[in-house]
Amino acid sequence: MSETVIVAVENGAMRVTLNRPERLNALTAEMLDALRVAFARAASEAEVRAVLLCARGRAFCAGQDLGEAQAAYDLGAHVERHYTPLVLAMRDLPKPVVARVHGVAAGAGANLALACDIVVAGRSASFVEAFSRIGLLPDTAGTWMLPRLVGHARAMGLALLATPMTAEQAYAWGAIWSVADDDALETRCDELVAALAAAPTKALGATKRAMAQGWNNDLAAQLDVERDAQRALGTTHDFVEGVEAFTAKRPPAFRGD
Ligand code: T3D
Repeated sequence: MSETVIVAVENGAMRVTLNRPERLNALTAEMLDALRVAFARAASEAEVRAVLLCARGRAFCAGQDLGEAQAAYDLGAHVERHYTPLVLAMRDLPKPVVARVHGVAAGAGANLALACDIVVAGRSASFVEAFSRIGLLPDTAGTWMLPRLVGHARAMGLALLATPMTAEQAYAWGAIWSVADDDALETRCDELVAALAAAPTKALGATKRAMAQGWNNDLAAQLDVERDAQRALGTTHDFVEGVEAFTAKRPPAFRGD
């Protein structure tokens, strides 16, 4: 039996590949469990300093496997068991997560991608909030993420109409970091993840956490968050190394601690 989620760690980067191409990587319980285990591993292993979420086949991910969803007697329990902890694990991970999106990302597949810290899309990519087509609402943090990324009006249009958001639209509307030609997408993302895996991990983790806190804080509270995080970062090896490298006019060798 082939693995439906493939996890590999190399040179500080964890690559997590959805591998159920014949079903456009529609998410089964087995895959969702494997994703959670992968993100827990990324959190616990110091060797992992960045994560790439990507997929095999012609699409990124068609969302929840609808065969399994139909069999679930309580969708709320299914969401709570699988999607809630996965989104929290991705958002709470103090390391950057990059999504490499090609082809369709639909339903939970779209929102999993948009929950990543940096999203790079191939020109073939589209993000479809397919939920309303089958009588559901956007989950996997869609109702939280979308208005913050693209604004209320566009979020409502995407969610109520299930109109695909193209890669170019996603970029123009601020939902993703960049768009690449499909044949350059893999290389672009590998370079990006390699750079993040060689960066000062603690600083990136603190940045991710502070940005998330900023969505809910007032200015004074957020300035306190920055002060406390900067105090902690000032004691790290990578801060000393960054300043020494700058002074010596050489590239820094960050260790992630
Ligand atoms: O249970 C819970 O926790 C609730 C949570 C729900 C979260 C969600 O994600 S709900 C939304 C689920 N996803 C969808 O509604 C999308 C369904 N798929 C589509 O609308 C289309 O497949 C696409 C727009 C993604 C792509 O269309 P197209 O024409 O390129 O491909 P296709 O022919 O529709 O699909 C190819 C095959 O994949 C096909 O199988 P076949 O006919 O070759 O045997 C199709 O049935 C299968 N497939 C696609 N999506 C799913 C799927 N099988 C199971 N579940 C899917 N989501």
